[in-house]
Amino acid sequence: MRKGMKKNSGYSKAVFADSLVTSCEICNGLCALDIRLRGKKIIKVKGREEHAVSRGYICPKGLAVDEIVGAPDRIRTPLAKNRGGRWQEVTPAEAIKIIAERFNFIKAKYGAEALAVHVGRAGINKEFKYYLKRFCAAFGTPNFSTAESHCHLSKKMAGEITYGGLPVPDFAHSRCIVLWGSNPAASCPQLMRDIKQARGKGARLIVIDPREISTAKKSDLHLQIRPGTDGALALAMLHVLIKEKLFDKEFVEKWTIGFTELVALVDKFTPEKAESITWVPSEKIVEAARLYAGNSPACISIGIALELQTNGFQTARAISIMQAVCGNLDISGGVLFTPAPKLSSLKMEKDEAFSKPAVGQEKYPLFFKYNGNAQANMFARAILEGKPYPLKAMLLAGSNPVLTWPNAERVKKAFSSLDFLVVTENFMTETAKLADVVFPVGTFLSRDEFCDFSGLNGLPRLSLSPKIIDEPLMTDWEFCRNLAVEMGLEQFFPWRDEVEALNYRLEPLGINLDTLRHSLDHGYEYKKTEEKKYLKSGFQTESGKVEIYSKELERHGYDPLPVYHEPAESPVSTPELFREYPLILTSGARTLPYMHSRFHNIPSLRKLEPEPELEVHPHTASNLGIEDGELVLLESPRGRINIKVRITEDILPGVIAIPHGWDEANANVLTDDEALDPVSGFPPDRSYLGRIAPRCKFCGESEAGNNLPSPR
Ligand SMILES: Nc1nc2c(c(=O)[nH]1)N[C@H]1C(S)=C(S)[C@@H](COP(=O)(O)OP(=O)(O)OC[C@H]3O[C@@H](n4cnc5c(=O)[nH]c(N)nc54)[C@H](O)[C@@H]3O)O[C@H]1N2
Ligand SMILES: Nc1nc2c(c(=O)[nH]1)N[C@H]1C(S)=C(S)[C@@H](COP(=O)(O)OP(=O)(O)OC[C@H]3O[C@@H](n4cnc5c(=O)[nH]c(N)nc54)[C@H](O)[C@@H]3O)O[C@H]1N2
Ligand code: SF4
Ligand SMILES: [Mo]
Repeated sequence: MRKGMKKNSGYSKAVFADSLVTSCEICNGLCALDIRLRGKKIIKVKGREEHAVSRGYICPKGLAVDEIVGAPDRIRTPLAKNRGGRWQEVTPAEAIKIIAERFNFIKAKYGAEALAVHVGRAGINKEFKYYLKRFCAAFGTPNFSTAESHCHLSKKMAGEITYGGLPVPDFAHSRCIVLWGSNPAASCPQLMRDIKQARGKGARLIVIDPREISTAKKSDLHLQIRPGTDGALALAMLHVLIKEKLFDKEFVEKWTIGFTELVALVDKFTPEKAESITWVPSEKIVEAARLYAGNSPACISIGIALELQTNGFQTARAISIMQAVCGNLDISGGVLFTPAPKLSSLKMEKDEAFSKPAVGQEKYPLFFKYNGNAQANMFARAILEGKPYPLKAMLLAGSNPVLTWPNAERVKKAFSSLDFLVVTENFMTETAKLADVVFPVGTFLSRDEFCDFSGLNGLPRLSLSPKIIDEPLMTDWEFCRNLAVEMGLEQFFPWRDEVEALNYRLEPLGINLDTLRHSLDHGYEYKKTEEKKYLKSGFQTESGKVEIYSKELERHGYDPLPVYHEPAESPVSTPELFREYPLILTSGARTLPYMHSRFHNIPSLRKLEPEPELEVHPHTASNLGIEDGELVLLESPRGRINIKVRITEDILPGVIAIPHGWDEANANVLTDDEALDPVSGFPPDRSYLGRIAPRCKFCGESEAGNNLPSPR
């Protein structure tokens, strides 16, 4: 046992005498866990009742940490491909030596920018993300990217540009909650308790989703929208709010610029017009606007579904503006601006001084400004086309792009054509199979990690998810540091171990890891909660006000107002393509057992959802002549997959939905990496066109490529 472990057990006030306390790092719920060990083996996992935020909640993934950590298919030895392309076991030191030599070789031959490093969802809000970015700066490549290339950042940019930050909904104290393309029951279930608490006190609930999710069944109003058209709905709601004078006049006068231009923009977006675009009945649009404005404080949860559309950024802008003009900014029960804790920066001066721009930097300058990273959705094409310059090597940490990035066939082709690919992983994924070196790392249970609750529910509290087990593997941090040392970059990584590095990060707060270890249940309050901070210091925008009209967008050649454009592929924008592909496809709605491409190999989770299914409305199915349980060939202009049909009344007719992350039926074979959101570069995973290939009259097999009648 290492020192840290003994310490932790000392602080545990858990139910089991010998249990250890940590937090689940799988999704953003950060649920506190009581874990009981016998020797090195986890024998019991329980949600920790004493924890101030999660209060004992735990989902099936958290409950399965013992299965995940102990899975028989975990990779535990580094693997390198030999000349014949066969895997060979190597020691960690050998693997690091191979990687260092190849990276240096590529740098000498093509320049440092020929290396790209991507940190996926498993590294978001994790410390190793920042160290790998530092590694890139030390090495000299601007090509560092993260899962923020398709997650969270589009709405964050919208919030920053509109009012200087991304606020978080305060469900628990709200009188009207809008779940807009967001399904916390599956994606962050511990937040459902806050929603229930507010409902118990009479809060209204509006769900905007093409599927009748479980929360929609219990809501006051469900708007079943055509995927990709949320921007039109937002403008029509603003139309009603303005026409019926339901907005906060005083706030608008004092704190916004561009309201007159907004009035002109939404003038033509009548509920009737929006009905023809969104398929939501106009009466429901009016009702939603009245409910939202008539029950303050109200909050809107802007889900990932809105970001993964070609008009996603502007849609998030329109909704952000709606929250502002109704006076719901920075108040309890509305949306709260909670700054993240100020930790020591790991940025280096070199960050600003690369000789070449990052991939995507020129095409998506505002994405680069607000994220500081490359836009990963452009990597595959950059690799294959050598533009704007050759990309020859990649390091992927905590990501499985073959199953999660748009246009998977192109991603595969691109990775296969790299000179050198390294993947750090827990499992041999579809992406790791393409690598030259696969480096196994420890799980979150084997490292100390910060937990920051500001982005979850607006609490300015920093806590710790302590290391509770020893795994005979390096952590991601150790991998990064050891690689840097091997490459002669040790001066940039002066911390001897993770604890020292974490303590360095905490210095500006005047605390250390022990402070956090002593407050595992409540966290360290790094700031007092304060409402309406703008009264003191204005909004953190150029004008100090809410920028309905954005000069910054205008300067960059984007529309300064939150305009609506049809999805790049849709019955309206591409009617000819729609004749060939007459179904509207949305992909990737979260389900409770899985985290993106993870955990299909975990028996208790697989039991909950044994296979990927295509959701089809009975009308659509009967038009297409397909049956429940049937295996069909689903096609988009990019590719095709086999998937089993599930007929359900819960989905809008004419729309079909598939989960993502399955190698058996990879949704991202179908998604598009070309018509990206023009401002953020996000992919339109939630709205594109597809068709089901008819079966051959003679053999019964699916036939690709035939036209079908419209299913609506
Ligand atoms: N269990 C689990 N939890 C997760 C994750 C996971 O993989 N598994 N991933 C985490 C991550 S990285 C993220 S980003 C979050 C995302 O979590 P959320 O933001 O809650 O998003 P989803 O649950 O993916 O999708 C919400 C809903 O959007 C609907 N939808 C689809 N297309 C559209 C559309 O065009 N418009 C509208 N209005 N709705 C649409 C879907 O039917 C779905 O019910 O979840 C996080 N939590
Ligand atoms: N069609 C479609 N595609 C989507 C989406 C969608 O809605 N629809 N959603 C998108 C969104 S929002 C996101 S965030 C992305 C997520 O996509 P990815 O970033 O690819 O995330 P995961 O699939 O969770 O892959 C994480 C990998 O990291 C490994 N891993 C787990 N823990 C660790 C660790 O501590 N260290 C290391 N090195 N590895 C670890 C896991 O085994 C897993 O293989 O998917 C996107 N793709
Ligand atoms: S909701 Fe589940 S996966 Fe997410 S943090 Fe909590 S236990 Fe972990
Ligand atoms: Mo995400």
